[in-house]
Amino acid sequence: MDRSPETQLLCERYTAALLSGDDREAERVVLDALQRGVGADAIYLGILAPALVEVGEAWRHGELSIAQEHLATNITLEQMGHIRDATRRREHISAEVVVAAVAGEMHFVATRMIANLFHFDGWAVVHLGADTPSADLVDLVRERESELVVLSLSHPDRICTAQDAAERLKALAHGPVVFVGGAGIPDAEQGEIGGADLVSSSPTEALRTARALLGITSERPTLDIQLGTLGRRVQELRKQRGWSQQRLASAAGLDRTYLGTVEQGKQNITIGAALKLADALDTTLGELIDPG
Ligand code: B12
Repeated sequence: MDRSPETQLLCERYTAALLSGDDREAERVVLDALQRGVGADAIYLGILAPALVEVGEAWRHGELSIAQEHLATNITLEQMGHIRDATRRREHISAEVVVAAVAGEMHFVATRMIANLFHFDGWAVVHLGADTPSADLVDLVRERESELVVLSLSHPDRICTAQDAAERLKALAHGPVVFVGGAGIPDAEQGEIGGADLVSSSPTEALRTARALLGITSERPTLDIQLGTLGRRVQELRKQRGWSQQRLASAAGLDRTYLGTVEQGKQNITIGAALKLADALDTTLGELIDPG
């Protein structure tokens, strides 16, 4: 993925933190990234994943012990959880994706990462993690009628296992879409595994292709719907307090007629006015816009 100079610098700091086993510095880097508005996808793919590749290289060259690698992996899993907690989903998609590492595959950071990326995109996600026997995977996908299955492998030795699983999944009556990918796919194999609808190592391409193949278009609410939601929420909170429109309008320093149109969802309210209402109602702007 293309990385901004800022993301590259954060990645260097994060890599140094992992290599020295410094979980606090790793957390500071992630907080810094979040505060600077770097998106969750960009933190995962532009900071955390490349840092783990460096960890792998250091381990391969004997500069890092297995214990130090485990520490780096677990620091990253923890940070991935923090980022997930701090991230709003783009929307809610009813389609379900099952994410699994194929049989024999012990690397599960990528599956956790991909599962979270689909979660951010709005999908219902079932994460199975490491070493998933093909027969059990197929049973689960059949029972749940999952729309999409993402299979991961980190070594070319497991391509046959992935192909076998993909072919069995494609033979299911409901015909799920199947993606295969990961560090174990040599460049020449990209696009060429029987049964797979996509062979790729790019989670971004997987997210895009999944939506295209399953015909999922954005369900983001229109401005009218959002104004209606905000209006109803303001009215609800006002009534909970037993306040009249005049009392809330005075508390927020707004005109009563203006407040009336806001409550009806007919006013393209300014952020400043919405903040005043949130303050007067002792709540946050986020809570007014998206009560959940
Ligand atoms: C941590 C780690 C381990 C840990 C795993 C911990 C865990 N529970 O996950 C442990 C210690 C268990 C381990 C074991 C082994 N490991 Co290891 N490990 C790593 C390390 C350092 C990080 C892996 C990781 O989490 N990367 C971060 C994730 C996010 O990156 P990723 O897996 O590449 O996934 C990205 C993409 O590939 C993509 N992706 C992944 N799957 C899919 C699927 C689809 C559909 C799509 C679209 C995209 C996609 O999305 C991710 C984000 O971009 C890597 C180094 C590296 N280069 O990654 C080595 C590495 C993967 N391991 C390696 C090896 C050799 C092994 C062992 C064979 C070592 C041994 N002799 O025992 C065993 C194999 C165990 C097994 N049977 O699977 C090699 C693999 C070499 C190869 N491919 O030929 C690597 C590359 C290290 C190296 N430089 O040599 N390992």
